[in-house]
Amino acid sequence: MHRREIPAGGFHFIDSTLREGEQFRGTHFTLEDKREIAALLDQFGVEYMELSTPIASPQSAKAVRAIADMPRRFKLLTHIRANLDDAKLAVDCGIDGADVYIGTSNYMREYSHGKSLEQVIEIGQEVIAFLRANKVETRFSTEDTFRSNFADVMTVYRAMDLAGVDRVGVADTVGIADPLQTYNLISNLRDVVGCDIEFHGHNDSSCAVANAFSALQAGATHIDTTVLGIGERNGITAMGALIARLYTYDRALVEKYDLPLLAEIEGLVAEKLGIDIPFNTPITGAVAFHHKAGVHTKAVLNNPVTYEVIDPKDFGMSRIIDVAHRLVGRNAIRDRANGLGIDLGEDALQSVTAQVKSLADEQQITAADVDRILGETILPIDD
Ligand code: HCA
Ligand code: CU
Repeated sequence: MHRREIPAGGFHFIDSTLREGEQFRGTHFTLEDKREIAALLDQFGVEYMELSTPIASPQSAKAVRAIADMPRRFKLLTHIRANLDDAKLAVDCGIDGADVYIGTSNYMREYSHGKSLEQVIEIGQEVIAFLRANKVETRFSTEDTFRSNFADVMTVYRAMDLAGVDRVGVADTVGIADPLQTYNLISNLRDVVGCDIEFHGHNDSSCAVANAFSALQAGATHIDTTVLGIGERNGITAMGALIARLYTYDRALVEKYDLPLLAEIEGLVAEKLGIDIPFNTPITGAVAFHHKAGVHTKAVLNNPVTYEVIDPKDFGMSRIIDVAHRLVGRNAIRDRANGLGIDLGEDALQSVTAQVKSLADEQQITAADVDRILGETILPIDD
């Protein structure tokens, strides 16, 4: 199958931290929190933000109105069920666009809304027509797309495209899709509709970032992300991780974003949630640029590219050369000594390295232990 190039200006992030992210366990964003997060994401350069439906609660409606009034560059969306009451309130709150969704899988049709495919199309057309008459951007997505009948979803997408929708949305609601399936479905859809295509993927089986990337390669134009990937259950595509993926594919793709702000945004959201940025988060996690084994540190000190595909400087992050363990090598110890203004001869270097290894074999050590051994080597302590 033909693989499309991802055009740098041709895709957009729809940040859903204030919608999907509100569905994360323990999220409780105040109005002020929402404003603060939106302002920082605006500065970062996300093209869209999606907020919880104003029908959910009075604060939800207040937040949509408040963010609609904020000075901002992103387009403001709200997520609504496929019905006119939700659409009317959304328009009244001053949105730029509405993300309409409805379930198309047998599960959803049977256990959720109970509508037939014809009824789904009919209500979709009605809501899209209303939104278009009110001059807002429209998107129509089919919840649980991958467990829906393929012909059914294509029929719905085609009908919505003909109804003049700006975007159709593919949703991996339960995190069941793999990258190849995502690629195939979106590729097929690309041939069926003329409008833009959005992808929303959950992370239940750890494929949310890979699937989003495949979606882009297949011709998707919009990707739903949240800060740190927060959302229902274990969440959706994390913005930072997708940026890492795109950066390693072609750095130019993400240059439109203010990359050094990523750590601050994730830090802000983590703080609001009362959690740490998970240690293994790409780019901003505590160990993202941590080098340990002697073989690695030697090469990284010679040229970081040997073991780093992302330049931490591009994100305002720094690299850590870990010297406090039994796998340490001479080059890392020399680097540490140089950092302390100590110039060790070869023999001293051998000796310090051996001492560090032997101490680390006995107990867990820290950089302070290494520094002490270095200090004692240049200033031998008399017995
Ligand atoms: C949900 C709905 C949704 C909607 C995605 C979309 C999903 O919260 O269950 O609007 O495209 O994952 O299907 O988030
Ligand atoms: Cu979702």
